[in-house]
Order: sequence, then structure tokens, then C-alpha cells
Amino acid sequence: MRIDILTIFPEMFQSPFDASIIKRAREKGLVEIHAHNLRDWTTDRHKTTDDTPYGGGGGMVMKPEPIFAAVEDIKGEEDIPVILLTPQGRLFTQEVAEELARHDRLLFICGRYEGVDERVRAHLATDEISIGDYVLSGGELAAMVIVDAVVRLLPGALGYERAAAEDSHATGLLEGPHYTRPPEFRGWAIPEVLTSGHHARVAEWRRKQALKRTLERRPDLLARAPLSEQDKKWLREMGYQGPFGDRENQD
Ligand code: 6GU
Repeated sequence: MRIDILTIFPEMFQSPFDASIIKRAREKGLVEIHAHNLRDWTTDRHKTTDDTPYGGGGGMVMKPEPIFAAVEDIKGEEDIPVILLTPQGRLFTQEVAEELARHDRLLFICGRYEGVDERVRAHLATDEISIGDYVLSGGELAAMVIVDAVVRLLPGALGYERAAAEDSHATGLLEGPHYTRPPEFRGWAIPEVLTSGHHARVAEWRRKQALKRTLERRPDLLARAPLSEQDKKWLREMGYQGPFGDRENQD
């Protein structure tokens, strides 16, 4: 996969993409990430990327000309997703990450200031994404969040290949607790079942813990999660009354 990011702060992307999973994915050749400076496509002496809004009001608006020139240069003749990062976009979820991970190329436009000229949204962007209902100073941090979530889905990016499929949200549920050594720490022992060696009992315990944690913290997820009849029975025993989604779990 190749990812291009258009920003007035390309330096922000250096260290986050030079650590951990993304660094390893880049080293393995699974992904190539280019952060481009929008100012390279300005034509005036001051490398201006913003201007005052028509009709007045506070703040500045990002000019369309350098953004169009940069996107056209970067994508060439290819038909690729051109994603505008904006609080007005569709909400980023694990499903959206999975959808983006299926593309060979992605191009992100990081908006700054109070906004981006509407013609970028209307005639250049093919998608608009927000990472949540809060305000960031710009799209840069949102781009990093999305790139991280997408890159870890690329085949070969994780050491433990089943991990991505078992993650919180990939299953539609939150994950249950995890433990490692020592078996007792400051008087707190790990659940006995984990040392029993009974794989089926461990699997059942894990599933129940995930259901319990989801019920306690994010019951809204249960209406959409793929659940087996056994899951539903356990949830009813935990006091959950429904609703259940109609996506069935094949287990
Ligand atoms: Cl994509 N941009 C900005 N500026 N703020 C946000 C966002 C994006 N997503 C959530 N808040």
C-alpha cells in the first residue's frame, strides 16, 4: 500500500510513523508513507495556503489552488481515494479502517484553521472522515490515527497474525482482561482457569469476559455484534434484556 498525506506540517508525521508496528510494516515493504508539504504547491513568494473567508467571520480558510495542484500531481492518472479529514466527515470506525485497508493507495488531505474551501470537498475529495465528536486543531492527528488503524490490518503487519481479527471492535465486542506472569502479584492472583490447561474452558471464559465487559461498558455494541445463541444465553444470564443484532456468529 502507498499512503500520501498532504499537510502544512509534514514534520509532525516523522516520529509517529518511525516506531512500532508502522515502522516494521514500512521496513517490510508493506506500506510506503509520504507526508507532503502543501507549501511546495504554492506559487507566491510567501507560500500562502490560506486566506480570509468570503462573507466575513473569524478565522482563515485553506485556499483551493495549492490543494488541487498537489492532489493532481500526487495521484497522477490514478483513481484513488482522496480523503478530506474534517469534523464534518463520516465517523471513523473499525469497519471504515477495514474498507480503507483494501485499497492499494490512499491520499489524505489535512485541513487546518477553520476550514477548507468548499470546492475541495465538492470537486476533489472522494470521501470525508472524522475521528470523533471533538475538535482538533487540524487533520494531522486524525490522519495518524487512521494510518495506524489501517496499517496494522495489512497482512504481515502484526507479529501474531490472528491478533487483528481478535481485537476489540474487530469482533464487535470489547476484549476481556489479559494476564501475564507472575501468577500472583501483591496478593492478586490470576483467574485459575487460565492455568488449568483446558483450552475449551479458557476459550469459554474469554468469550464470557468479553461479553461481560461489553455489557458493562458499551452495551450499545451488543445490538450490532455478531452473537451466537450461546452468547445470547450468557448475556441474558448476566441480566441483558436485548436488543440483539441479526448478524449471526458462525461458531
Ligand atoms: Cl478529521 N479534523 C479536525 N480538525 N477535528 C476533528 C477531526 C478531524 N476528527 C475529529 N475531530
